[in-house]
Amino acid sequence: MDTRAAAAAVDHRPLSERAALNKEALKQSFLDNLFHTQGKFPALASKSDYYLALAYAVRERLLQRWISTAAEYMQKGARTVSYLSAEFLMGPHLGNNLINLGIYDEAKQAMTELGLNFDELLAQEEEPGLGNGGLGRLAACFIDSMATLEIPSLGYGIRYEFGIFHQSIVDGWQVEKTDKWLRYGNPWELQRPEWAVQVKLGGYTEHRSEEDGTLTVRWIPSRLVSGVPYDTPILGYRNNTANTLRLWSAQAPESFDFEVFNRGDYYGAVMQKMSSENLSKVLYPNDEHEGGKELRLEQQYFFVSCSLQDMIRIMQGQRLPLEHFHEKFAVQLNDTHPAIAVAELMRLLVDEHKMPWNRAWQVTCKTFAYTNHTLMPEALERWPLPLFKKVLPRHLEIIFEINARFLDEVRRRYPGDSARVARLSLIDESGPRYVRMAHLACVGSHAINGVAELHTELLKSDVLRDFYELWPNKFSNKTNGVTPRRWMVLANPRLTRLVSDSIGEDWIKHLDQLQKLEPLAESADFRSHWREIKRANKRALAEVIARRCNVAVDPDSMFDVQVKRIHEYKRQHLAALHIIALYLQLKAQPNLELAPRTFIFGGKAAPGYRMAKLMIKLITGIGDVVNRDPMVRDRLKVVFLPNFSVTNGQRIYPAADLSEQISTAGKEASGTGNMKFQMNGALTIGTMDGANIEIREVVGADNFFLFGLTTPQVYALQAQGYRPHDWYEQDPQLREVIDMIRDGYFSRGDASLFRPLVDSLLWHDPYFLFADFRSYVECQQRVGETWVDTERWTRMSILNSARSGKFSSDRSIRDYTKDIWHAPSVPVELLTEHHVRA
Ligand code: F55
Repeated sequence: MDTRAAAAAVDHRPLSERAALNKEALKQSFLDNLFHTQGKFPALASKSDYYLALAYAVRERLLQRWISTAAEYMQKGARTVSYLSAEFLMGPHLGNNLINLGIYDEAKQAMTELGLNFDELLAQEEEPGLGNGGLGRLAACFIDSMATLEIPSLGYGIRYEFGIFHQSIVDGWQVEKTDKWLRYGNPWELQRPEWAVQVKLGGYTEHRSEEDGTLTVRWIPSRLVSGVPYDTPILGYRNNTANTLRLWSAQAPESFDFEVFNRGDYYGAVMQKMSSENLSKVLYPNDEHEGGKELRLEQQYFFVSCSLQDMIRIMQGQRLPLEHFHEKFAVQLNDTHPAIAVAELMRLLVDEHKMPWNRAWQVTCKTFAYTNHTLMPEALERWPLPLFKKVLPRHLEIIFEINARFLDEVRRRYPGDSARVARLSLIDESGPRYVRMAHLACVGSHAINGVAELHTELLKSDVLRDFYELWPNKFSNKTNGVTPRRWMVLANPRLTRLVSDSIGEDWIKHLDQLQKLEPLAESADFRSHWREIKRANKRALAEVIARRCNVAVDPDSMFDVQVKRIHEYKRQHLAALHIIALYLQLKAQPNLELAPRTFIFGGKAAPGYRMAKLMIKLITGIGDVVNRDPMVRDRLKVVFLPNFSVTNGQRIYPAADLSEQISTAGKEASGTGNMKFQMNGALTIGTMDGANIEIREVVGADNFFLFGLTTPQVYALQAQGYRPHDWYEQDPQLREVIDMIRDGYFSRGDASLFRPLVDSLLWHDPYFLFADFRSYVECQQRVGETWVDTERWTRMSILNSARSGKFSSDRSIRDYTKDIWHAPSVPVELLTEHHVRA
């Protein structure tokens, strides 16, 4: 780009004219921002400067929508959904905002005409990885759908300075690096210091009888932290709605009473200030419960308190009495991480706003609804009582009071059933005492839901059975979904074009319309287009693999993909056993006709989860052997793509032929990756677990590769005494596979490396790999036979996509709105700058 020409082009018209949604206006504001925001000219500008200039140009176009939306909601006094989540795994904003504004092609053209590589600019954005996996990504899909459905909503969470770690693979092992996503600034957020709030922590309580006979409680904290909100606009798809994601950052408070709290200990006070800023420093990288970490509890309380105080501020700004809190706000708890909200709202209403307990309790129960995301008993959050009391002394008293009243009700309902009382109690007293966060969430909510049909049934019959017996009407299912805007339109532009050319564009907002593709599965011409697109997506992914893994993979081979967090229950090692079985087959019969396959793995292991890290090492170890063995003749390739993220997912799902969803039945609450694969035309090999069951139901048994034990069969095997070693002895192929790992074939002769993994399987196998092995291998055989019938495979692929309508997060959100939130849509009329100023 020429500097002089660019400088001459900067214009000085008012924002409203410049913020038009067309190519020329976009170019104009891009150049303006390069000069006036970045302070750069082309000779000096980096790719990052160009990205930021474009991002600011797009932001100007968001602000009008954002302001109009806020004004509309305020004027209407709209009922608002508050989605409380410790994680929002948003993925990059620029491409998505361009799609939702409807100016993606214009922006691309504008950049191209300025001589810039648009895709390269998009790639500059560091994605905000403020989540671990499915739970955080679900929150992101949900706020996208709420904006698209014009539902007034606020996402509340934590602005972690460091998101999920960056994963690289060194010598086959996972290595973690910190995620400095804010390094070059974040153009999508606006700091709102004027709405900062104070959060108390620690200390003790004082109970006083006043002269008028009332009892007042004072919480004297040992620390104060200030929460500063950062707002990010969340656009609806081609409407005027821009909702808000409000993330809280912890800062040392402006004024802190050193005299009272620190008695002359200046150094200690400064240290305390520093430590208070640690609160929002880093996302805990565990996708199950973080046992007994004080800072984690503080994080949870911090963002919950900030968010509830913010809602109270909003009510007061609209002069609404707090008795109506539940009418103004429907608050959804994304798992138990924000469950302390139940006690905090009680504290705010009773202690700070002097509402009588019973009234406050009614308001609280009508406000909250709780979504559970796990069936793993060890993942249910509980906090040791001493730790809880140290951080939140007043909340512990409130929880005791809630518990006393609740257990009175239980005793009335079930006289003499003290075992039930102990099971239902908010306090686990079976050993050292704990606060049970799921119980707090259940008691303080009017609605409780699971995230897939099977999951909800298992909650009712198992994990939350006593609560279901007590309050059956609180329970309902809300099957998860994903947003087709990010996961199809943005991630798979080729498929989007073909689909829109065939059935129009309505499907993007009404995914059920993909049904109209069904008859086209019978058109040879359409099938051939469909294959060309998949092939192009695979070539693009193959290039990424070549760059990142240094392995050449054939785009004409079957791309067999498993991407998700690494976990024993998700059974990446079952897939590994199958690959070894295939490899042994090729070694035994070198001329075996085997359709070439590329096995692609991706996912992060929690840094402290040793078995998961060993599973990564096993996969990379298999790749090292198989990819190099001349006898394989490129019929098998195994790659582990480092740093699976939203950005990488956008390249992977559109390129997959086969989606691996192979968790032990009854363990995966829902899964959402399974839906992203299906939409993009991958076939699924899967167990009867989570949403797999519903995917199979909509695509039909003929279009789904099912294997493995069902949940009742798993339970029965467990009950009769499962002995994995017997299964090992009775299956020669399984024996050969396991022996090979044990003897060091995939660890350069080191027979000790995989010992913990092999021994765990042989003697415990808590996730029933051996019991499912034979069924999995046979099912994979059927997959291979189907694959070689190209036309048949393509038909199945088209039908999978055509029948994925149910798994749009728009459907999930409609379900929540209808049954739980009752928050009507509020369409937004765009204000002009003139209106805003008037
Ligand atoms: C993160 C932190 C903690 Cl402390 C506990 C759990 C997690 C987490 O990431 N959980 C998670 O992702 N759960 C998943 O939720 C998805 C959305 O509902 C489900 O699809 C998936 O089955 C479930 O494992």
